[in-house]
Amino acid sequence: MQMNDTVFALSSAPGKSGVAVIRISGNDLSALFKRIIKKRDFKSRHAYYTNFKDDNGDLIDQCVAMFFATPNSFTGEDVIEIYSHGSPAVIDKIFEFLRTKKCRIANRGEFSQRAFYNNKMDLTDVDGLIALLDAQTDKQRQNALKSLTGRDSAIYKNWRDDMIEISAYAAAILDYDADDLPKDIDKKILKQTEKLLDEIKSNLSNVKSTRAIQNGFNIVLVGETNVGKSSIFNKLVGSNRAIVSDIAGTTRDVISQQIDIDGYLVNLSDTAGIRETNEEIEKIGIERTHNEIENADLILYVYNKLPKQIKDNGITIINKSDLLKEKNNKNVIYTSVKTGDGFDELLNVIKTKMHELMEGAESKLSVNERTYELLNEAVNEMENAINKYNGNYDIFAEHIRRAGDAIGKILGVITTNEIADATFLRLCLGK
Ligand SMILES: Nc1nc2c(ncn2[C@@H]2O[C@H](COP(=O)(O)OP(=O)(O)O)[C@@H](O)[C@H]2O)c(=O)[nH]1
Ligand SMILES: [Mg+2]
Repeated sequence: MQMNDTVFALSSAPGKSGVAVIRISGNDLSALFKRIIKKRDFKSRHAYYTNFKDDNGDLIDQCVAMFFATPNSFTGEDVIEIYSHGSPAVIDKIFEFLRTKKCRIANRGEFSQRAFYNNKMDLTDVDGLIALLDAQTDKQRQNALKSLTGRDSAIYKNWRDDMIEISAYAAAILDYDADDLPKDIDKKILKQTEKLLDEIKSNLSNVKSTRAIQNGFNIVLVGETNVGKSSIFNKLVGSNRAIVSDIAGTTRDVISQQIDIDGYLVNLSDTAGIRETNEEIEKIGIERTHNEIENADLILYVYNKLPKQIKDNGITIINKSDLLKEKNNKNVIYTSVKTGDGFDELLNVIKTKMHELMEGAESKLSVNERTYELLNEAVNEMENAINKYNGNYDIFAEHIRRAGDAIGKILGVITTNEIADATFLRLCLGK
């Protein structure tokens, strides 16, 4: 990466828009800014209206421009933002102008990468930024903002500090007389290690709920053919996505649709009814139903009459309640797609189940694939420290040090370039 270059990119969405934001970052951009606003002096963080002209004196566009002086900018370098009319032709013309001023187009994620190398963000903040840009629902937005504004960094920093302290004490046990060290230091560091290990493990167990916030809750409708699964699916997604018919075995493939329930992203799936069949395609469909069930966070079991046994790992729905006289079992929900009965209750129970799964998740870490692997590495090292040291504090200190390195990699304070680069590549241009 060439950090000395001046780079630019369109930071707003590509295509036609009311206003386009073009961001430029580099070392000492004051001359360029003066050229853009045609003034001898300027103040940082002030909006300047300008008839922005190219070097031939031809008007490019009427724009507003702002200067953010290093280090108080997104990247930590000098940053210029130009707010132009959001037309592709205007944007092209501005890009053409910038190329003549020895600026180059930024790589994907390069602004954030520069912010990272200038200590403006650590890698968990970047993870938060990526999640925020991807956020579709309110819960995703809230959770991403917490990562972005340092909740996760603070937790990781504390853990890493503790690990550094523990490994320093463990090493000191080898080098110093017991009299020179705090009393019972060996027992204390072991206890502290166990406590820390528990805390990390409890955050790791949270991975299911953060995955559910990030990728959506998987809710799947299952049941025999013709009980009304596709009808319920259509009712919940609010459109006729799935084919409804009284011919058994109509739904063969899994049909999924993303919906927003209470701010949570939900991947709702309709499946082939489970029954014995010799029909090849239906067989494949039924196999897929079983896969969906395995990946589900919540299963909606649909029947038309009370089953002998009510499953305790989901919600039991008795559909076609308009055809029933007895509707008094408290452990099931009676619905009718025909009359609309029971759907408020069904949605409420779904919300309650989702909240149960999310319990406490808001105050915990957001774990993504990158952090999940490194957290597991830390857990392994700590378990090795506890199980393998057998009175040998040299080995103990080494394992804890490695655990601390894993956490350091999460934060990016210890970086291998691959980790950092892979993270920035997940960002879009202009970020
Ligand atoms: N009376 C009544 N009929 C329903 C209800 N829900 C679905 N049906 C009908 O039951 C048949 C099978 O529905 P469908 O959604 O295709 O069932 P699936 O095979 O479980 O997906 C269709 O003819 C629907 O119109 C309901 O609540 N009441
Ligand atoms: Mg169906």
